[in-house]
Amino acid sequence: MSQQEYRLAPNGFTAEQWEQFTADGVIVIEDALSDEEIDRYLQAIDRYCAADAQYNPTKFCMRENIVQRDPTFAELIDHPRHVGYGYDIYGELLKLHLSQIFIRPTDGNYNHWHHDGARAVPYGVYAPELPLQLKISYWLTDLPSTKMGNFVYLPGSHRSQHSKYYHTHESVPGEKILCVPKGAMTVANCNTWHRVEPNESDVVRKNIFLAYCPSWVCEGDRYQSDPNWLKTLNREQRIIMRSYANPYARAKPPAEDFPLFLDRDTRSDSDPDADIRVPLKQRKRLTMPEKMGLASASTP
Ligand SMILES: O=C(O)CCC(=O)C(=O)O
Ligand SMILES: [Fe+2]
Repeated sequence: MSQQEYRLAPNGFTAEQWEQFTADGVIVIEDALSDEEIDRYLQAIDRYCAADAQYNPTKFCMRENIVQRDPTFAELIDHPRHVGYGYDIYGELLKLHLSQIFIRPTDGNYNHWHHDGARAVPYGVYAPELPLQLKISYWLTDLPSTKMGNFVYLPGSHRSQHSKYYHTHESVPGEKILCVPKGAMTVANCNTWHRVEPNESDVVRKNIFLAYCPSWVCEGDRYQSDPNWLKTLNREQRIIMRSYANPYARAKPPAEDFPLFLDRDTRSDSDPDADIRVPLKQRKRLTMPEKMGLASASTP
């Protein structure tokens, strides 16, 4: 494949978004989806539920690895609307950690304060600056007020390994209860402490979660992907699923998986001062925060 045939990395964080993301741990982008896109995703959720004998419309419903269940969800693996945010942080080792649909009717279900990811020794112990999980959320139903099964987060809490509210459902000073119109997207550092409001409304909250991580962090919703399904994906989608037979390939992916994307500015598969003696699959490439000097960059 010639260099021209590889895709440029889609856009990710703007400078303002990165500033807010590093300060708060979460950014909110309203109007990310058109009405047509919202309807398409809702229809795909409806298809999923209609085919699922376990689905009970009066009960909380969460389904995982949805990308393998419907082509509309598979498109989300590398969707240019959001994959650049993951690529900015995880670069050439980007992986889809999990993909989920959540349906929250009025059934009393809610979540206590927690962060996502490793528990006894959280990711932040080793990676205090950059998240090892990034969650993209698409909010497909209007959430104009509280007590609608809203996502609640504490801005700035991604820097802390502790919360005295852990495993409680208390309202915390400074918390943000996400009230957004349908079509909003959020990008969250998964170290951010969050909880979920109960849904006391007659609106059923429906949304999609896509989490990304470095390839060497474990998958959240599968061991491996169905090989026949993988054949239906484009090259970048297949790579981002990281369905390797050899477990250590997650840290050392095969040559054919490089480049995942070309640099969106230089259109190159390498950094400007790259040592081209080193094969591409072993050659380091800078992530966006490193290039911006926002995380410790290794200099030769
Ligand atoms: O449903 C939500 O808004 C959040 C769910 C959540 O916290 C999780 O799945 O870890
Ligand atoms: Fe969570």
